Amino acid sequence: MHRDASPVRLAHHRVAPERRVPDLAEDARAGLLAPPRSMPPKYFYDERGSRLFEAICDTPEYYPTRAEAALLTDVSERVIADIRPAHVVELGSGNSHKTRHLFAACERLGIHPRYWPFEVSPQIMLDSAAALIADYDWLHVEAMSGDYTAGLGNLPLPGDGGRRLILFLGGTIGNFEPAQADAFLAEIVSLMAPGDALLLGLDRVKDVATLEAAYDDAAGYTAAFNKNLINVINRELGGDMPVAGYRHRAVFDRTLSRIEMRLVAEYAHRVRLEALGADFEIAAGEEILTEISRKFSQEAITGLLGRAGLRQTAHYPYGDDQYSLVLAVRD
Ligand code: AVJ
Repeated sequence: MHRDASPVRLAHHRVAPERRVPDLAEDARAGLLAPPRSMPPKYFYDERGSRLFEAICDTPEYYPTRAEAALLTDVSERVIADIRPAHVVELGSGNSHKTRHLFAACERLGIHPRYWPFEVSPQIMLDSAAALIADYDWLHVEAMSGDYTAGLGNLPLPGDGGRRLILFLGGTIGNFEPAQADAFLAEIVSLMAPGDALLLGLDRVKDVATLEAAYDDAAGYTAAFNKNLINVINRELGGDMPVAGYRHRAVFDRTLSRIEMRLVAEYAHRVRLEALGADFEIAAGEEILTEISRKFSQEAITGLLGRAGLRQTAHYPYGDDQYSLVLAVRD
């Protein structure tokens, strides 16, 4: 097998934001000080939150990770043989666990793309990249750290004409409001040239009990993950929110077809956020919306792709439409 003469197979690029995005202080000012209270889910993922998310993925209730991994086991070879990518770009790559199925398929097929993971938390990405290049001697990783909500225009992707396979997995598109999801897919499409493809993971509408259990596992990892936001706020904003003063709640809203995670105040109290020079009072039973996770019907998937100018070339459903991987190209 071909071995690169250069020992450097892992590079780290810090991606400058393309546009200004609100920081934690601004989001807290806008979202926490008065009802209806909400915070964007991206602040869950500090070191501890990222580890807790990995623990969630191993719980028996949280089926999306296993569903997607099973699909990737089955379809990776077809996808790679079909696209023959020169570059695999992954938005929100996390620990790159599931992506390994694609690299295993690349190895079997003798197709050797470069890997471009993009992730807000560089440590997990770099650790995972180091493990990947140890396992695949042909693999070069160009790790990119930054916030994808700040735009994709500054990604240092090469314009060498090689085909790109863009991955947006895990059902994370569901964390966006409908208009934001459309805008984000449009940004992805603007990275795509003819021949490039997007592999998108979407969680599907199903019975409420299964959905709500997936977001409220018995071992309590999801509750800890949700409540970790309080630690992040306290640490970063000099806050005094009582961690024990909130409980985790996950409900499926049928009309909006989404899981909503909330933090519910157990008793009335006042919170000081030193960095904002502000206080707020929260009543017993009052809620903070911390995450939405939308669940897609077939019609919703068709609409999403159509509005983005994407044409579906393959749909890989898991089980009884529990979860879907969609392969799409730019029209
Ligand atoms: C990785 C963002 C898709 O919405 O299912 C898991 C995050 N939150 N459990 C999801 C999450 C609570 C997850 N995403």
